[in-house]
Amino acid sequence: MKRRLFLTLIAAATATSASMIAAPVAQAADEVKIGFLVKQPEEPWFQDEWKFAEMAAKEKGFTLVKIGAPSGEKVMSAIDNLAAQKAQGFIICTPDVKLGPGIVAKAKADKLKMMTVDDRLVDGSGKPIEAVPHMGISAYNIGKQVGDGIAAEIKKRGWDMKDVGAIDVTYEQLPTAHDRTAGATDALVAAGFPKANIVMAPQAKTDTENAFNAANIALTKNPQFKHWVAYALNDEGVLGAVRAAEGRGFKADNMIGIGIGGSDSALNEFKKPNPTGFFGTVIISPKRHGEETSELMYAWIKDGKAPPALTLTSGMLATRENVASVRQQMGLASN
Ligand code: FCA
Repeated sequence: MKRRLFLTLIAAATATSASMIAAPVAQAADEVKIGFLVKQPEEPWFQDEWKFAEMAAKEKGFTLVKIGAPSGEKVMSAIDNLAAQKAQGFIICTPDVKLGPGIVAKAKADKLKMMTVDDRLVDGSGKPIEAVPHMGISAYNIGKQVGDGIAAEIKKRGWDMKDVGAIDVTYEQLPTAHDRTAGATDALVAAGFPKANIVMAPQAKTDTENAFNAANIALTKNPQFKHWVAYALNDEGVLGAVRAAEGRGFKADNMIGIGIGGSDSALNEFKKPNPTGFFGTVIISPKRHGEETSELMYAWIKDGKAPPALTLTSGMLATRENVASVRQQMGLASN
């Protein structure tokens, strides 16, 4: 009996302190509060998105709540937490697009507006959930820019394509990842690259470590190639392949990796005094994905103006030679 009372008291105390954190008393009636949930908060791309979202928050005068949500459970509790904090809406890059129907239902139950960024939610049959406004990259075209860039550099170096292997770091369960690497493959093949030399290297998670492991298998199984190229859904994936190739003696002269992103993972690589196998990156815009989505959500909450159903953003290929000017052209230079 005594023990039970004790436990009840503990539970009551915990609930009180949790609700005090969750719901500040002195919130003005018209204060706008927007959540920004990302699947991989440690990845530079997502930190940049948050940085630009903060800029929108300062400029428009709303409160931004940044939440790292690497699992479905975290997403669900984060949405409840936002509702308890009296947020009116959120932007999310989900850890798994298949959580789509569950996230939509949770947002609806909590009466929160929602918009997705980067990764588009799918329904039970794998189709995009079109009712949720989305901003993503034009994945297939950006993948083609990667493939075209690799093909141009192979030709410039005068490599015989039959001696070149391509590491295609894949993550097929994510549609934007599929479209990006498919675009790169198609562009390479269109440029005359032998399809048989493209080695699929499925990664278990979209980070450098998992890409490194996947690429190592591809390299071990294919000792016949003199040179390598690599592509993936993002810079981190290509970096994994580049590091794996380095470990086998394929350095800048024998490796052409082109990523997608243009955040610190790529920039740090370009800052190294000597070139590495990380040849280039298609720079995409964390400014548009962070700042513009936040502004769209703000206008939706404030003026009832819903964001466009679908916005696809573009990218520009950069190498260590022209990265500064490309960043400037994309409005990223001063940030
Ligand atoms: C996906 C990838 C990220 C980034 C983003 C635009 O979410 O996982 O690395 O490329 O799309």
